[in-house]
Amino acid sequence: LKYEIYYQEYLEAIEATLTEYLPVQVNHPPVIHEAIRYAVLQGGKRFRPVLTLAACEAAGGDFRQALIPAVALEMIHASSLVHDDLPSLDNDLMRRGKPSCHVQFGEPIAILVGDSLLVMAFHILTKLDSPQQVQELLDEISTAAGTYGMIGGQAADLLTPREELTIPILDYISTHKTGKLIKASTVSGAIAAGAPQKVRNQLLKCGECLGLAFQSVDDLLDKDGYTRLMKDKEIRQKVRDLIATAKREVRSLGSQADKLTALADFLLKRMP
Ligand code: GRG
Repeated sequence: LKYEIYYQEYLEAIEATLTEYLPVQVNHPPVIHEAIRYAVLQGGKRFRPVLTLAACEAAGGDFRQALIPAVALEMIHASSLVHDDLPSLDNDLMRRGKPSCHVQFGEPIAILVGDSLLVMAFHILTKLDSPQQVQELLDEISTAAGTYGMIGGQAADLLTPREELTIPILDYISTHKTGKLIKASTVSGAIAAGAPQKVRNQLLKCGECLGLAFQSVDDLLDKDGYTRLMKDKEIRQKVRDLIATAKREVRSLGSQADKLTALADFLLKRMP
C-alpha cells in the first residue's frame, strides 16, 4: 500500500487545515501571501504533521484534535526549508519539485516568507480551546525549533568544518537539526490527545528514534552526513534498530498505534 493512499484521510485534513489558516493573496501586499502559499501548499511528504496525527491516535485521541499543532509543525518545517535553500545557506535552486521560494520570488521575499511561517505557526496555536494545551505545545514546539533544537543543529552543522566531523558531532547535528522537530511531532500528538505522562514519554522516545532514523535515511539518499563517516551497511543496520526500538516503545498502546508503527515502516521502505 502506498503512503499517499494509506494516509489519504490525514493528508486531506492537513491540506485543508493549511489552506484554511494560511493567509490568502487578497491581503495586502499580495506577493508575500502568494509566496507563503507557494512555499507550503502542494508539496512535501507532510511527514511531521502525519506523525502528529498518528501519535494523537496512538495516545487514544481522535486525529482531528491534533490538526492545529500538526499544521504548526509543518509551517515551521516549511519555514526552515525556505531559509535553508537561500544562497547564504545551501543555495538550492529546486525544492519539492519546483523552483525554490527565493528563485521564484527573490531573496528578500523568501527571507520574509520564512519569518512569516515561523510566526504564524505559533499564532495558530491560539486557536486551541485549552489554555493548558496551548502552554504545553508552546513549550514543546518552541524548544524543538530554537537553539536547543533545530536552529542549534543547523548552527552546529554550519560551524563544523567537514574534516572535523566526528560521530558524536554528527549525532548532535542530526538529533537537533532534524530530530527535535520530529520528536516534537509525536509529543504534540500526545499533548493534543491529553495523554497521561507515561504515554507521552513512550511517544517521546518513539519520536526520538524516528527522528534519528529519518535523518540517517536522508543521508543515505543524499550521500551526505553519516555516509562520510560510516559504511552504508552500518547506517542501514542502525536505521533498522532505531525503527525496531520506535515500534517497541509504543507496542503496549495496541492497535490504536497502527498508523504510527506503519509510518515507521514507511520510513524503513524509503531507505535505499
Ligand atoms: C527559519 C525556523 C527557521 C529556521 C532556520 C535553515 C534552518 C534554520 C534550519 C534548517 C533545518 C533543516 C533544513 C533540516 C533538514 C531537515 C530535513 C531532513 C528536511 C527534509 O525534510 P523532508 O524530507 O522534506 O520531510 P519534505 O519536502 O517532504 O517536507
